Amino acid sequence: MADKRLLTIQDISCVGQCSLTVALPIISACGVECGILPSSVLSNHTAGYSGWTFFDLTDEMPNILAQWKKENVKFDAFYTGYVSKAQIPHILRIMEEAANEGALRIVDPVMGDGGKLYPGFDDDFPQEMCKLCKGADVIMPNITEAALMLGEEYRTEYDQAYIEDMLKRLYALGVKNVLLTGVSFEEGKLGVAYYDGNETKYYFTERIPVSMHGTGDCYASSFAGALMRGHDILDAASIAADFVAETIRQTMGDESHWWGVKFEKALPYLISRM
Ligand code: PXL
Repeated sequence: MADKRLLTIQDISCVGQCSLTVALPIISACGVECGILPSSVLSNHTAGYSGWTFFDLTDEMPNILAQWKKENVKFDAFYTGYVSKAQIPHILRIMEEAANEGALRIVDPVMGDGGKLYPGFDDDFPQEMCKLCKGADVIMPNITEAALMLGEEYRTEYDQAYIEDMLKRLYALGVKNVLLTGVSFEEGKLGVAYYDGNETKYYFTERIPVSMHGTGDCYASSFAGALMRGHDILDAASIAADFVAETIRQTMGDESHWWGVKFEKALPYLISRM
């Protein structure tokens, strides 16, 4: 049987350890072929630097798709990250027209954290992102992104009933499986809540009391890689949570490394879990 091939669609932040510069190495380390469709090129990510350059690649998307159709290039899975509103119709078309039968759609609705949209996203972006989530096999918002897509206030204090209600409302967007990341009910434990339309399951790992940039992309990429390697959703979600915790442990203590996590040092651990 032919090996599976995934396409990831997100930006290139040239430095800063996020988006494509982490997704490609992580998915490759999982042993999965990874095609890339860069949505834009930035000098660096938008969190913590004093500014950034931005080059939009939306217009290139239909050209690339047209060439892929000529070459009969198809994918077994799509994993989307940081994209713009104008790109969503192109991405939906690519997921239709460059898909092998049964291709998976994994959507990380990247748009914010800590209760706020990232710079450069308009207030109507969350509603547009709902269109990309509709029909997805798996979406994996953090609590900020979930609240934004559901049009509600971001809460830092919540209980299990709130999380389970949030999962049901995200599921109702037309999603097959919802993974809510960054869930915590007790100090020292952080994890994911998973809802498949039937029941809610949780996986918690050690909460390391620091916040580091790029961990969401490390999470989504390792999840996608593990899923493609045949792990089920909860297993892949657990592997990704443990991997991210390891990337943070590898970075802690080096205050000079503020832009991202040293995920490279955690790749042997990730490979050992495949
Ligand atoms: O990690 C998400 C992300 C991806 N790409 C860019 C970003 C961010 C988060 O800030 O700025 C350009």
